[in-house]
Parts: sequence; structure tokens; C-alpha cells
Amino acid sequence: MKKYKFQLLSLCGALLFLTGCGNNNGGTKSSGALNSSAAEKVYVAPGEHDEFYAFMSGGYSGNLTVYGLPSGRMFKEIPVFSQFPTSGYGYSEETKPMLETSHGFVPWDDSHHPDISQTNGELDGRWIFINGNNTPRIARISLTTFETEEIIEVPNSAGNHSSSFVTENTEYVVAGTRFSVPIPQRDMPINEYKGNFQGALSFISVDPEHGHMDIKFQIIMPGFNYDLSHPGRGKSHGWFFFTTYNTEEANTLQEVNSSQNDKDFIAAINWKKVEEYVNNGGGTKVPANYAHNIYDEATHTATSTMKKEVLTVNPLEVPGAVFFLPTPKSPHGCDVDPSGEYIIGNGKLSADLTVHSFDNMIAAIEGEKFDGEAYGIPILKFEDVLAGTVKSGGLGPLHTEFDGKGNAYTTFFISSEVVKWKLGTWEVIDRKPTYYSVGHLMIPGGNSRKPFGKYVVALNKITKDRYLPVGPEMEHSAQIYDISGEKMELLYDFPTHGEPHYAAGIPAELLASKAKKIYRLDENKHPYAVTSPDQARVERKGKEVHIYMSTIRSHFTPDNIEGVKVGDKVFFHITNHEQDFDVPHGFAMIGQNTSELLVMPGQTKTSVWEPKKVGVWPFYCTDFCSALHQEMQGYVRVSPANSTIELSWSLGED
Ligand code: RUQ
Ligand code: CUA
Repeated sequence: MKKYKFQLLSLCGALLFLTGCGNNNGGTKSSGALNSSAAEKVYVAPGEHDEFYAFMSGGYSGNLTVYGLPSGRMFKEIPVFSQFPTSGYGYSEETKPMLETSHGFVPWDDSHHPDISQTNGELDGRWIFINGNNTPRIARISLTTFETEEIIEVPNSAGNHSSSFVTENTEYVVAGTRFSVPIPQRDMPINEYKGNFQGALSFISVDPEHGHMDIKFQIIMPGFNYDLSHPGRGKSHGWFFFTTYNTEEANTLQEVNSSQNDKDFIAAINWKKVEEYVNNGGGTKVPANYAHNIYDEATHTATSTMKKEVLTVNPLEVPGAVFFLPTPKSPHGCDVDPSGEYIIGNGKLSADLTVHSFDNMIAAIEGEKFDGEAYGIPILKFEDVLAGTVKSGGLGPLHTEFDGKGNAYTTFFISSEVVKWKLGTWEVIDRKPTYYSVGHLMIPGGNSRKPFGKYVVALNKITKDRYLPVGPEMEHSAQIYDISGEKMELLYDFPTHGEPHYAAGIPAELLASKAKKIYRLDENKHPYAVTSPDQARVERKGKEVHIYMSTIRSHFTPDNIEGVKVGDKVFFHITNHEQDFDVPHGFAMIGQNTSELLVMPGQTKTSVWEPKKVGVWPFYCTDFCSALHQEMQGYVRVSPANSTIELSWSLGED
């Protein structure tokens, strides 16, 4: 067995070489990609708008980027888990609490899977969620302000990878652990992993009004790796499916030791049953320590609260709620078709795709036809739940999306291609190469009951020669294909930022008209806001100096401040008085140990500066806001610590 795996892997390697890098120059450059009809299909004329928004996870950038489709133009990087000097996110006093965790301030993460909120299984365009893998967290981003509004840490979890996917009415955003760990964490030998480590699957409720998240319960599962997940929909709404690997429970050399079992499992969770159980008082509250950070749009300020307990559920106490579906070869992607009938497990070491049937699964459960159990959880018989196998002819299947017209599209990492196949007949209809080594793919709405099957975007892991070289590190490459016809047509390549794993797309018409243009000054509830320039002032509280400052084209009020001393902590609370779309002002102070701020119209943001040297120090606006932007500047006079100079401020006085 072991030997076979090594042979398979080296075969894969050879194929990657042949179909991937061997294909470099000839292939696309002379073929369809550059013909004029392909060019027209991605051409969005100057001033015209794209048809879709695409939200790409940033991987190790920790953020989320916004693109237009079909043009592939990048519109914005939304800071989520990472400090972002471009806007001051994670540096300003208002946003620093967003990055608090039980490990302290963690200004970075690895974000993989964005998912847009749904109502009745269709994209509703209210929020987008994304996971932080490394320090397990889930973030919620508003799709009107395109700002991160909330981050909740997930306790008892590690490598928060099978996350963040939403149920059909956004009842829950789900977060599953990739790495099993001791629960609760404790000092124990690593080689006692087997039977002792456990995996938490967290169901985080989402308030239908405000979107606020709360961990409703965690199901404490056997110590496998929970890799990916997707919700049931339609007839399977109420269930959630998670792929597992390392059902061997190996704790070392996993590339070999986790590939021993011919089949791992898809865990099927009847979350409605578990919900009912906990609503009736079931489950055990256990001590925990995790941060819950919320940004308030009215005060423009985030707060961080540490939560102290979490409700855990032992799956054996809820009979009929959890089952294992045997699935070959260390499955990775776990995807559910728009009807909710088919659950696709992509064995990443296999050529074939395994498609399970929801109806078969229910029949097998009702017939109690089990094939043993794992830690007391019933295992269904592979043959009983299988709907079909796609003999793809590719290697290394990872992820599947749907076009809503009865077709599925699966990526193959090793053979670098997207394969289109038919649900129900399992026949392969088309295949197109990707450049190179594709991971996820995305069809707008492709993870909902209503996909918009016009384009598929392949998110590739390796770029090589696709663009002008820029040193050893190349941005990852995406490819957009037209899938409106029987055969896929490659239209265009575009670079993406960080490492996009998954992405989520939505028709522009569902978002564009709701996008916020300004924050209303008369609704600004920030405690340090100045809503008219005559409120601008400077106040001393011991060693703290609070500067209540306003901005309008093209000056700060006040712009001259004296009486600050070495050893003071100076807070610049800046309110932007503009009420026009897209007129931010920036703020930067010489020697500041944080970042500049970009303050949106009507917003208040605070920057802290601790002057260490006597002198007269300038600050200025960092955003080219007007013809007299270069004049938008001011000075702070810093005197010795023992100085008796009184605090004063002014604007327009010589
Ligand atoms: S992963 S390339 Cu979603 Cu992090 Cu599969
Ligand atoms: Cu304000 Cu430049």
C-alpha cells in the first residue's frame, strides 16, 4: 500500500511536469486566449462597470481582495486579520481591538474561504465571512461599507480550515478544526495523540438583524483532520458535511502515515438535531477563553470582549445526528450541488470523484445499515451512499463548483486542469488546462442554490512564466473561462494578491446600489468626534493630550499646536468633515510608530504619537485630496518634559 502511494505520487510529479510546466509557451499564446472574441468578452470599456464582484481570499496576506469580473481588475483590498497601513486598520485606536485574541494582539492570519450570506439558499449580499486559519477566527465583513465589522475567535480549534461556510439562511457560519488538539489544551506527550486528541466543529450563530456572531455549540469529534465543509441545501438543508483525512490519527510524517487508509470519511452532521438538543438544555458548558471583537459603525470604534465559556456537545449523546460516509483517498474538497442531493468528495490522491447521494444516505440511516463505527459514530456502507463515480481522467481533484444547469466543474491540482462533468450521468463533457496547478475555482453563486453560471475563475497555485518575472516570488494567477457554452473557453489571466484559496462572486446589481458612499457626519457618535470646526480643541489629561481635529479641503483645524511635552501621549482624533463620495483625508505625523490614517468622509479615527524629541514637528495629509493638498499640513511644538509652556492651538493666526 505504502509503496503504491509513493509510485502514485511520483507519477503525479511526472505528470505535473509534462502537463504543467512543459506546456509553457506554445499552448495558450497561439491558441484561443488571444483571439479577438475572447478579448471582447473580458473588455470592459473605460468608465463601464463589471458584471460581477469577486471576493478573493488573501491567504497569507490575511485579507480579502475585491475584483471585477470579467475584467479581472482589482478594486480594493479589505483588511481583515492583518494590520493595513494603507488605511490604518489595526493601527488606529478604533480598530486595534479587532485584532485582539486570547494570544494577545495578533495582527496577521491566513485567510482561505470567503462565503457570502444567503437567504433561502440564494446570495443576499449582506455580509461576507472569511476564516483565519492560523489563530482560529471568523470575520464578518459588511457588503455595504466593505469593512470588517466583527471577528470572533474559535476556541478548542487549530488550523481553522473547514471554515467559513454559511447555512442556507445564514443561521450559522461553520468553522471546523483542521488539526485535532487536546481539548482542553494541556501538557501531554505528542505520541499519545491517538484516541486523546479531538476535533471541534463549531456552529456560530449569526443574528439575522445585525449579523452578530456567537458560538452556539461545538461538536467534539474524534481526532481526525477536518479539511473542508459545505452545507446541505434544499432537501439536505439542516445537514452539514465535512471531509476528513488522517483518520489514521497519525502524529508524525503525515504525508505517509495519513495515507494508509484507503478511505477516510465525510462526516455528515444533522445540525438541526444538535440545535434542538442544545435548545432543550443539552451539551456541556466548558471554560474557554476567546475574543469577540465588534466594530460599531456609529462610533467608528471596535471593542474586544473576552468570552469565558463555550457549549460543547458529545456527538454520542445526540443519536442520529452524526454519521461517517466512507470516501476514498484523503478527500479535500467537500461540495454540495445546488439541489442538495449530491455530496462530492474529492480524494486528492485519486483520479476519480466520489459522489454521495443524500437520499441514499437518509435511506441507509433509516435502514440502520451500518458498517461498524468509529469512536461510537456509525459508519455507513460506501456502496449504500454512493450515487456515482466520475472517471475523470485527471489527477489530484480538489474542488467542485456548479453552474446551475446540471454541470459540475472540478479542479485537478496535479494534472492542472478544470474538468466539466454532468451531474447524474457522471460523464466528462470538457476539460481545459490551467496555468498552473489549480486549487479552488469559483462560479459566482456556485456554492448556493442559484449559481450564475457564466464564468468560472480558476485560482492557480503556481504562476511561473505567465507574467513578466519579478524575482523569485510571483503573484498567484487566476484564469477566467467563459462557461456559457458546452465547452469552456479560456478568456484571460490576471494576477491576484496573497494566495487566494477560495473566492466568492456575486452579480454587481446585488451589491453596487447598496454600497455606502459616505458616513453621515450628523450620525457620527464617536466620543471624540468634532461635528463642526468650532468644536476643534486640545485638552490635556495628565500626560495624555487629546487633539480634537477636523479636516476639510484643504486644512486641518487646528494646524498649530503648542505645549506638548516629551513623554506625553498625543491622541490625534481626526474627523473628516467632507460629505462627498470618495474624498478621504489622510494623516501622518513624523516619527509616528503606528501608520498613517485614511479617514473617510464623516468618519473619526485616532492616531497615537509619543514624541520623544524636542522640536517643531510637522504632520500632513497623505491622500492627494485637492489642488491644495500639498498645503494640507501643520506643526506640533514639542517642549522639554519640565517645560511650563501652556497648551494652545490655532488655525489661521500668525
Ligand atoms: S484549500 S486548494 Cu480551500 Cu485552503 Cu483547497
Ligand atoms: Cu487632505 Cu490631502
